Amino acid sequence: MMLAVCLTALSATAQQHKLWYDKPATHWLEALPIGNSHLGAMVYGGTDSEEIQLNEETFWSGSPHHNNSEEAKTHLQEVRDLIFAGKEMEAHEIIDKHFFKGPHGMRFLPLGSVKLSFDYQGQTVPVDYRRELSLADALCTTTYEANGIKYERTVFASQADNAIVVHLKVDKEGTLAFNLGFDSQLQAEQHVSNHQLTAVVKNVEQEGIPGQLTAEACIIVSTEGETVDGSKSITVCNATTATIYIVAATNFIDYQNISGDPTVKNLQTMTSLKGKSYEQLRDRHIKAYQAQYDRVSLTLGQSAASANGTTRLPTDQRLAAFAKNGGTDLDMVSLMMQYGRYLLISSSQPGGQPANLQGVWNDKMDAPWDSKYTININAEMNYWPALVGNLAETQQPLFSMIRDLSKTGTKTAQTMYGCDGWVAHHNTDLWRIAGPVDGTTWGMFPTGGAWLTTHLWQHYLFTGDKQFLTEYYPIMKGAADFLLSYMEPYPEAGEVKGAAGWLVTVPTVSPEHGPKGKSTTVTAGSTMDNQIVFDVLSQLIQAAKVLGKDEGSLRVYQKALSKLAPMQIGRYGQLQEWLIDGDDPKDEHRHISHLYGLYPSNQISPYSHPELFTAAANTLNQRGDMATGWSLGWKINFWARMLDGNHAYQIFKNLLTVIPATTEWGPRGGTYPNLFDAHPPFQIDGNFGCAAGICEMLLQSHDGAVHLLPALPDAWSEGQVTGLRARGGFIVDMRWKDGAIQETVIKSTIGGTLRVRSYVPLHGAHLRPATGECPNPLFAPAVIQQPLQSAELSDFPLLQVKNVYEYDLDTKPGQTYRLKI
Ligand code: FUC
Repeated sequence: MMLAVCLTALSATAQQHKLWYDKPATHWLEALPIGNSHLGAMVYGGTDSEEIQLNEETFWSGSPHHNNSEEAKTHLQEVRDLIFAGKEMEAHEIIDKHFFKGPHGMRFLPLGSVKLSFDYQGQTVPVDYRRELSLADALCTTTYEANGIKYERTVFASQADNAIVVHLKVDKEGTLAFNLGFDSQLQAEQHVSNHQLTAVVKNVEQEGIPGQLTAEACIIVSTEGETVDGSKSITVCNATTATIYIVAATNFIDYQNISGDPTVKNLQTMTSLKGKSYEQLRDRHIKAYQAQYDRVSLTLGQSAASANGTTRLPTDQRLAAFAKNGGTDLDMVSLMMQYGRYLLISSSQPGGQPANLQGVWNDKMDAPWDSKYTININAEMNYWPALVGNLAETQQPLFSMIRDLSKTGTKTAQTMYGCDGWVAHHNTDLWRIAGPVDGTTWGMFPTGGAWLTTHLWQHYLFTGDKQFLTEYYPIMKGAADFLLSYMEPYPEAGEVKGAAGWLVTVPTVSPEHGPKGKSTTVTAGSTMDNQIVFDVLSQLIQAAKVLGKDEGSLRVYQKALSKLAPMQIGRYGQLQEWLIDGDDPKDEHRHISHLYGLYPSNQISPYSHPELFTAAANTLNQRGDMATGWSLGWKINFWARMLDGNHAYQIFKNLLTVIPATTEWGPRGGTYPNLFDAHPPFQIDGNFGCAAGICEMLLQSHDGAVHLLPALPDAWSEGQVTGLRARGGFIVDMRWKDGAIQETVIKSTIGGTLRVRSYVPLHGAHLRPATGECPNPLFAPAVIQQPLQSAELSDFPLLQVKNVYEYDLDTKPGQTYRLKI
């Protein structure tokens, strides 16, 4: 298959992405991240000294507990009545007092730092300095010369061997000398024996929840040089190479079991490390990493050539140049896409914890928002690149967390609301709390868990994996059952005329945002909730049909579905965020929750509902193009779904605004020198949202077909991508020129009809013009209720989208199909 070969060969050029710098990091946000999900580390690349700041993914504050308020139930009816009567502020106060009893979630803790100090014996200022993180092999390397001796240090976090490995070498025999120690901001007992430093670190109490986790880090030094054990440090001298192995574990087993033994876990890891040379460990690491990373490549325009020019600049300067040159360094786009994939691979692997607000990287005793899981957008965003970016297995920790929450959330649903099924609100943590936190404004969001379950259905749509669906079906059903028992029909006498009979969540919020004229976020039937409920119920019905389950009892979900509030278009031509027309066109709030229906969901289509599509554009324009980092990440995806590549690329450029490492807080998002997303503060969701957005500009499959190059910006007129995944189990390679697809090679993994959508006519064996609905249910578009338009709204022009050509092709599992213009 010539084209496949050709695309693969060319892809190799796109795989050489590096972050590199000509100075050591002096700030955490200049240091470079490595990780294997279980362990994360930030590497500073110093010359006199090196710091490798460590995290272990289960090292959080506190111990098993829940935060369900038993008082909630007794006040639920009163709260509902007040909200329906338009007295939301009174309801707000009652909720604050009786639903939020704390604790408000535990926090992700830093473990400590391995510190190396070097002895140059005679001292000169190091020259020829370079540190880099190579995304192609997940190696972090620091090189420099001092006193005529070349120093090279390589650090990686191995998934294959569950360890961080540091390798040091010099080019002049016997001249390597350093001292190794360990530092922690927490109480840490340390001892050294047999060239192994062991640090035992205790976690902390929080909000009355006792700290009951112990982490043990073992750092082993191996060298042919001399090694002297001190009481808390190890000194190496007269060496030419040295290898340091870092392993760590806690007593955490799961959210309710902390009876593990970190010493035993570490011993197991170290035993399996023994007998493997540094080269073997490095090769095993690279192999495991590349098995995931290499699935996707992206080259834009002359990006290989432009990269040669711009990669000559250190990455922090390159970032600044990108903004200055108006985004002409197109290789920066694929760098950011691949960095997002790199970070997901490094922070979320099967058997581990999901990527939290900072992935698996935190150096602060009090991380922003505790570095928890914020499930009213942020944790979901972390996983947006997983399917389209061909990293499906990185979702497994998320799926395990959903399973845990379905258990803790069953208690929460019963205790707080007397409801069936399970609920989780806007936050959770290592202990899988499912009750609300922080206060009504933020926490009164009973659809966080429901939103999470939509990831289960999406996984099925991308993979067609029925066994997976069977396994998670009860969890999807539990989320739907909660919604059925939590929702109430909007009363005749309620404040919102015309809403009588609609089935709504109450109390709820539209995340962190309230309508004009109300002084609280608390409400009934926010648009986002209505859209989430639509997804959860309709996905459950579809899943039941696929699996042949619950046939008799599906009617109850179907009936509820038909009673949901429709989407509404308000007086400014905007999609309404609430049942009332309370949007303010001058308000640039970062949460645009009511566009959940546009992305990640598929309820706003230009083809079936141009009026909604236009309203979504009006909303986006009213909210503006600047925001916090994660909000910009979302907006790239929004504009991709609006099929407006130029606007999506503009948002990408906004996201690449340089934010200095010293900026801890600020209203406008951007990117730190180490390319971590800046909310600010650092929050990793923006990196993931950005990576997903780039994929979404190139390939979409949510609306009845696999849409090739749906939202290509003018500036990306030429390029190629390999390995993106579409629903229906298809893997898509594409090459384009002059802004139009030239050819595509599509691999079918599970067979079935492939419906392709393209802006230009395509040709290929057995390709036929599409007719009627796509027979492949994995592409099924959402069938939503007719939206309502505000009476005050005079005509507004419907947005026009480009004409498309659609074709069907019957595919067989394992077969590859080539289409050309
Ligand atoms: C929500 C957002 C904030 C931040 C926090 C972690 O509260 O509104 O911007 O991302 O989550």
